[in-house]
Amino acid sequence: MDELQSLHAEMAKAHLGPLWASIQQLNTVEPVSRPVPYLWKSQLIRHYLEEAGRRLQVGKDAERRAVFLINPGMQALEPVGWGGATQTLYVAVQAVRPGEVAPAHRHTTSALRFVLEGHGAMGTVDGERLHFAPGDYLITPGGSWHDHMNPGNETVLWMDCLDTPFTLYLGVCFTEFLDQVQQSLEVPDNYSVLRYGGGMVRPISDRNRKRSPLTAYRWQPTEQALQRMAALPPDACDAYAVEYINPATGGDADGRIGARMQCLPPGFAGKAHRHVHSTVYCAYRGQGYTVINGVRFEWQAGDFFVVPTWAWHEHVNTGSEPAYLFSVNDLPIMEAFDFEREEMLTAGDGHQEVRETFVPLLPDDVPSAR
Ligand code: GTQ
Repeated sequence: MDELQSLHAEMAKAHLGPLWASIQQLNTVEPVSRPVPYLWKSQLIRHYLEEAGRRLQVGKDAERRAVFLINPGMQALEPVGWGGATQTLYVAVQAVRPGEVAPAHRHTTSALRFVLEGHGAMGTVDGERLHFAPGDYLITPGGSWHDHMNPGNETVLWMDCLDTPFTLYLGVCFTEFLDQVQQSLEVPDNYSVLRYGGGMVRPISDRNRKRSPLTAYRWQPTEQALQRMAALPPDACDAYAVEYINPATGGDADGRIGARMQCLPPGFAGKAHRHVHSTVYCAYRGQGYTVINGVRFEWQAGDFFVVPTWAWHEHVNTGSEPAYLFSVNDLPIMEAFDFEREEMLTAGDGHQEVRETFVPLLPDDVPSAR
């Protein structure tokens, strides 16, 4: 070891760092994303939900039954419990079986849900009980009490997204547990959906609301909005895309996690762009692929994939039906701190060169731990 290196080694023991040896890693020309592009097949996630279903009952052995995505780039750096799909977003699939009740709690971490399949489940958010149906988007902004139950006769699956990696990184996660299993109901079922049924009009008492006065965003009006947009020319990158908003302010439905639904018509082949905010996609209907930094990720309904910070990406629908992608992002955080920027790919007529096709893991590929 030369003299300088031994100085660095000694400084490390003093919990000090040499800027002269680190400045290139700190001041990079472009951001270096720890999370990498990745895709999880529906079959893989469901396999482990079923395994957990055989071992755990919600309300008895576990508070929640959810399998979360761990980005391979985050796994190396952080304890598994953080579950970062990106540096800010935690994403999971939660299963609630008939008869199960998931007890009430609230946390400073924000949460949202997107219902994938099954009827009959319900969730209570701050005293309002909401009936869940496939395609619905639901919010539980930081600080809201929530509990879930499934009094029906089908297993219900939904996607959860929380800003857990962000709140744990900042050291600001506080959780409270209710002293009863379920909240008492304060308003009629689906109260906020009934108050906001018009879409473009709001009850006059909500003029100065900050938190979204709407808790459940139903599939039907979302799908209709996209179908109406389809009469217009598509966006070059995203075809037809809408974001879920707080109808009282026009801001994001959740203050820290953005959420969108987009429709790629049959034959759509989008152009590539990149932006600072990171995104986790859930293919809700249809099939296609997304090229991310030159790698082709093929997806079908139920699959999840990640577009990290500043990664080139372009979407293609390969099916004969419209493809619907639900996605969550950290755009509200990036905008709040003035970090957001975007760039269109100009080379190759806006299309990346495809170097390889990603091979996703299936349950049989995973070595047993026994
Ligand atoms: O349903 O309350 O996936 O608190 C992670 C943390 C779900 C929930 C998750 C949670 C929940």
